[in-house]
Amino acid sequence: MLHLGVTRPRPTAGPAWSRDEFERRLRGKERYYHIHHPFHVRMNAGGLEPEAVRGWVANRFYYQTAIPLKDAAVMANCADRDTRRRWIQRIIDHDGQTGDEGGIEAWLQLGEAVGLERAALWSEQHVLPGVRFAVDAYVNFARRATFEEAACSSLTELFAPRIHQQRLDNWPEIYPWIDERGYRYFRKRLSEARRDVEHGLEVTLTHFTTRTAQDHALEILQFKLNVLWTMLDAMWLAYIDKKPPFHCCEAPA
Ligand code: AHQ
Repeated sequence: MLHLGVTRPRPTAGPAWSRDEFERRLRGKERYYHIHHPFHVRMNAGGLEPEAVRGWVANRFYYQTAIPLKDAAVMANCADRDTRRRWIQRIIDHDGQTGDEGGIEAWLQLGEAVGLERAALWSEQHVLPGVRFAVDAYVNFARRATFEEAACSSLTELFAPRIHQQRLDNWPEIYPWIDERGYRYFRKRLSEARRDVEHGLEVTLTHFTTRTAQDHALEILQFKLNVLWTMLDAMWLAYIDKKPPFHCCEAPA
């Protein structure tokens, strides 16, 4: 598991958890979900200046455009045709297809809704090094993990519908300056996340059946929670503390 971002499976004494107990422990990781990060807490209380909202949108765009690459890597490690036929929908949801421009287009519309040019998102000019490292760690994990390990890492979306609903409920009132056309992405993800998680959970609960494997699965989920948390750490420093990288010296060109 070297350089996978997670430690090797360490043999754990003790019997395997039941399927229900294993699922309970996976869901128990909700307390580490980035909805609880101070950046998101401040965001959903209406405490972000427009520049911080724009910074979050531009940095999350790097994450969104990485998801299809991640899912293509996940599929490359999946030998089962029927499973690939289900998983491929995740790529289509983001890249779009004829008649549905997809999630990346919807995020570009969110960018325009908060006052960012499309070119500014595609250029990655606002992407913070810490965000880039965290997102790249996730994609590289998916490239080198087994299909089941990568499927398990997507289970942070167990907790995602709540965070999308929070934005839809709160933002129109707390950020009235944001054009409501930008909210399409969050509405889209409400149903897509629930469908994706159903498949990811089925793969995870079925594949990780010994206690050692189940502990390893929990560590993989924690790795992905760390990815999401670290992204917001970088954004807090840059947009709340106003201490972006090299703020104390002349930033590199
Ligand atoms: O918009 C998000 C998305 O498309 C995905 C894919 C999924 C994965 O495969 O890891 N995770 C994920 C997430 C999205 N939005 C995040 C948010 O807070 O808006 C949540 C994130 C996740 O929970 O992993």
